[in-house]
Amino acid sequence: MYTKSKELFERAQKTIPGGVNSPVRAFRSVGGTPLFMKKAAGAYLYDVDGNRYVDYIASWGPMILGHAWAPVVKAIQEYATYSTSYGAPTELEIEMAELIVSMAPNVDLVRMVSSGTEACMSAIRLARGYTGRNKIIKFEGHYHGHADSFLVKAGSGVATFNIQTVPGVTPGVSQDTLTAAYNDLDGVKKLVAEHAGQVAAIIVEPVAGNMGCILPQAGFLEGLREICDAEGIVFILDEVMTGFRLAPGGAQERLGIRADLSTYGKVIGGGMPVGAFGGRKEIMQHISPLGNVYQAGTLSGNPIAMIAGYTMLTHLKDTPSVYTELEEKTIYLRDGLDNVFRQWGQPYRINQLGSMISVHFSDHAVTDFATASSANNELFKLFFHSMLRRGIYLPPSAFESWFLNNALTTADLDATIKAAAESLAELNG
Ligand code: KE4
Repeated sequence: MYTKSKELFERAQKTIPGGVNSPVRAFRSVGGTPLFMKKAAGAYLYDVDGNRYVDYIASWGPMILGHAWAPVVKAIQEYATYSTSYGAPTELEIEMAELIVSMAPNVDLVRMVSSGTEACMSAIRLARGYTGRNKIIKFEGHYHGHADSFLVKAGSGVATFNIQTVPGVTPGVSQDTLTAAYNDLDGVKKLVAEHAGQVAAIIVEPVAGNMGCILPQAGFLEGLREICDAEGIVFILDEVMTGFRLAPGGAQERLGIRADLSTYGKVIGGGMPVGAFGGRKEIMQHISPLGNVYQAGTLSGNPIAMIAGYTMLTHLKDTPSVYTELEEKTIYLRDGLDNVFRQWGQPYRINQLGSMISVHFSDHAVTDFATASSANNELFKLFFHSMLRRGIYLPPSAFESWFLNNALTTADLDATIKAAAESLAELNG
């Protein structure tokens, strides 16, 4: 069933650390051989052994309209003939910036980069440069990319591999990263009081997606906004996952919360390497060459990445029905899985907002990293492989959100629900 993937994985490990270019792809937390993909189209992945999978990773978010979405493919093919990079400004970058500013609330100026990590790293540096303060507050289980400042109690692969202290991140860096539990406003107030006048930024995933999908509790984000207003702290929403996915204006629009800076990735590039950070002009104008907070990138605003992202974002802006369709599909899946799990008898929780969803085998609400960690994640591993054998490709970790794409049909969703019922029957057997 996975012969060719096994061969390729053996070969890959000879020249690539762990055989993968990003750790979460290695199946380390669920065990088994990572599947090597040959191609993808619409809602389906096709591995090198010819197996087809209904895809719930969507490249960890970008493929919101499904794989190989024709207008993006066509645009890339056309623009590749004009050269793949200039290292000089282009009109396309202005059009992309104007589009983002028109879609994302509270974004006056925006700078393109090449990954979500770069976007978040740059936003933190900007907040520190703007305030003259050193500390940042992040939340346990949140993942803002692999920049040193963020690898303190981080989510995604760091949580998946249970890495408590990442070697190479110096005490000098980690001492400036303070952490609190997600949804614990009192914990944040305590940290701010203990470090009065020292906190440059609070950075948060408005809907957490790197410890499974975990929603903000009522008043939490609003409380963070109030703390930032009162203390002169820059409020950064990491919208790398939620941006352009929860709504055209991301979580800011969907949840009605105002950020000082927002960071973007994934969907913004339509599958090409793109990230961005943007926000209030008063802050953004400190970024070089306007200001002295230096930030740069050879391939920032790359024309192929820009046209891919521009083509996708334009469609999303012009077709709000995508969001209602995506949410309807996600709710259909949620309710179908709920019916299956309820008959199973094992404790479970399903968290969902918009087209983000995750299943936790837990007998209590999953509201933060501690409760995500105390779920029966061993059972998730068995469930993951049972679903994979039935042609359903879930994120290979309990510490990840599932991502729906709008190419999924009701038949695909029904097949997923059926596979879950069969998997649970098998696991019960
Ligand atoms: P990238 O540098 O991987 O483009 O983005 C970092 C990042 C920042 N902020 C949030 C909220 C994110 O979810 C991410 C990246 N997400 C992971 C998936 N959980 C990327 C997958 C991977 O590491 O391979």
